Amino acid sequence: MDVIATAGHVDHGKSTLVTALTGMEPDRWEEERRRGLTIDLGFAWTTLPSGRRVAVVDVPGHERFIGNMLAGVGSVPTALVVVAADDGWSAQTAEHVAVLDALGVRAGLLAVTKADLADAGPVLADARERLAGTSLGQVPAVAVSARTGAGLPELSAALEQVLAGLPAPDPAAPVRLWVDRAFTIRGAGTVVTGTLAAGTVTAGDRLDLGGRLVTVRGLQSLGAPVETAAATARVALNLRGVAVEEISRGDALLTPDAFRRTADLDVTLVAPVEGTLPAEAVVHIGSATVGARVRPLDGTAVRLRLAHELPLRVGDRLLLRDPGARRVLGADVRDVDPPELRRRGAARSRAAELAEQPPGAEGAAADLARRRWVRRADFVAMGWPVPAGATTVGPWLIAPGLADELAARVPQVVARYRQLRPLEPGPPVAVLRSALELPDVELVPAVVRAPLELREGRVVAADPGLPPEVQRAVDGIRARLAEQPFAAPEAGDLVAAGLGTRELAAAVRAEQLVRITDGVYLAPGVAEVARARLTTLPQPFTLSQARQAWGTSRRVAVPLAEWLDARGITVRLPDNTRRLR
Ligand SMILES: Nc1nc2c(ncn2[C@@H]2O[C@H](COP(=O)(O)OP(=O)(O)OP(=O)(O)O)[C@@H](O)[C@H]2O)c(=O)[nH]1
Ligand SMILES: [Mg+2]
Repeated sequence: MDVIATAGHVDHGKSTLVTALTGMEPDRWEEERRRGLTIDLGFAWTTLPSGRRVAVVDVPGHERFIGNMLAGVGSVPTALVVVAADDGWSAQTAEHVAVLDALGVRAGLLAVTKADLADAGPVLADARERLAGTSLGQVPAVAVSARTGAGLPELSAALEQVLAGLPAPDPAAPVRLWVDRAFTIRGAGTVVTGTLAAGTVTAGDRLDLGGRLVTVRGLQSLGAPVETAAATARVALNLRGVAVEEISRGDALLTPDAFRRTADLDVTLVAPVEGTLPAEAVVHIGSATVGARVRPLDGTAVRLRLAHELPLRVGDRLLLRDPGARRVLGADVRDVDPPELRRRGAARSRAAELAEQPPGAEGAAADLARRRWVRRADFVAMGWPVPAGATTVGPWLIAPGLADELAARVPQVVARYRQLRPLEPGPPVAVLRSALELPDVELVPAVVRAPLELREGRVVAADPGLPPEVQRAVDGIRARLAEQPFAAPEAGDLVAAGLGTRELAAAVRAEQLVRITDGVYLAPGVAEVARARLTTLPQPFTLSQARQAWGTSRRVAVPLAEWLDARGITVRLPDNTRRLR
């Protein structure tokens, strides 16, 4: 299905033409029919001779209802510009076409109506020429009379041609359905309608409405129930668990987690503005309308602060309307999570940054480089593709090259830490995290490279080494242990050697001493020596036999025997004797 929206001055015959094309009356309200004036959006549809189905969103031409017009065209990719032969290009023709141009609508056609009342030729030529200077460019143009039916077959044919040339929407894209109507149907509950510009909706889907999940109980398209609807389509969704007062035009139903809501964003204007920008403007996107504070940065770059958050993505085109000056500007969303501008000159440099960054998805690498790191899900929800060369670490995305750059700084951080705390093998990961200003310790493994390694929550050198005086003291003890492997130094010896708890712990961490129990330290490899001596004993043996075999005191023998039990070298039997395992 395709969707097209009308545009044009009040009373130029838009609704009448829609009726002639579709057989459906788009003006729904009694007041509209009585006054012959469209106030709100109207919807009609038909099947063209080729079998192609097309839905029409009919907009009001009256200037007072421009807000409704904007809600109608916001999600629609194609326009039917209607100009009356007896009146020609008029104020709201110009205003509507300026809106289409600012939205960047590329596909459309021109119908000069009321050809039964006046010669359509001059108006056709004039309107075509004016349209040629807009995003619509050269459009097919047809003179019609809704009264006599003249030109209608040609209009259908032109419509077919335009629709056939439209790019195919992505049915797998996330859904952002901007609601244009919400009402209740007796027995069904809340129903909302909208133009599905991308993605697919299926009965049973759960969609995000302002942060809560709602279920699509059922859906209709063009008046008939369907199981699923893929873009482009007009859809009516019956929602479960939402009262009609809780949803209205301008709300969006979203694929969960695929969009971020933001009130702060950077945009670039599609065209440079003459004169100054207003400090306050109205932002339109989809069917939404929200007030915004406008802060020009430099050139075409503008920072916006919305009165309330909207689900926006990089690459969205929105409209900035200056109600005072009756001016409408197109603006492309460049950043939905922009950096704060605190320093002097920050606005100007941010503008320069945006000017250098390629527009659209190609800007992803530059944006990631500026952020340095970002949660991958966040980045994608901003509308960015993951740039080539980016490093993924857990949930994080790191800018290309950044991990290497940070890794190069780690040895210095470790060295500085060990200078201050020589007895520790290296800084805890939290210290490295803050030294490198990483947002999360989860990123630490990505920046620790050999010969450094992560051990027990610290960043350590493979062989951290001991401070010289500690090393000397340990060497002395090791020399004695080499001769008498079970003659653990007495507490007094350790104190005399300058080995306190911290020094001993460092020596153990450096694998230069083995701690058997508090105050009992032996040399690495003692387990093997102890075991070898025990093989000379009858099995099982008593503690006293073991002590003699080791040639040591009970102070050492008791904890050593337990230590060997714990390591599975010996087994203690119920009668308190032991045997080798
Ligand atoms: N003679 C003649 N009258 C027409 C034709 N098309 C529309 N009209 C008349 O023009 C008047 C306005 O037509 P509408 O279709 O309501 O105009 P509109 O553009 O929808 O107006 P708004 O929605 O209010 O902007 C009606 O009285 C129509 O009958 C036509 O082709 N020939
Ligand atoms: Mg109308």
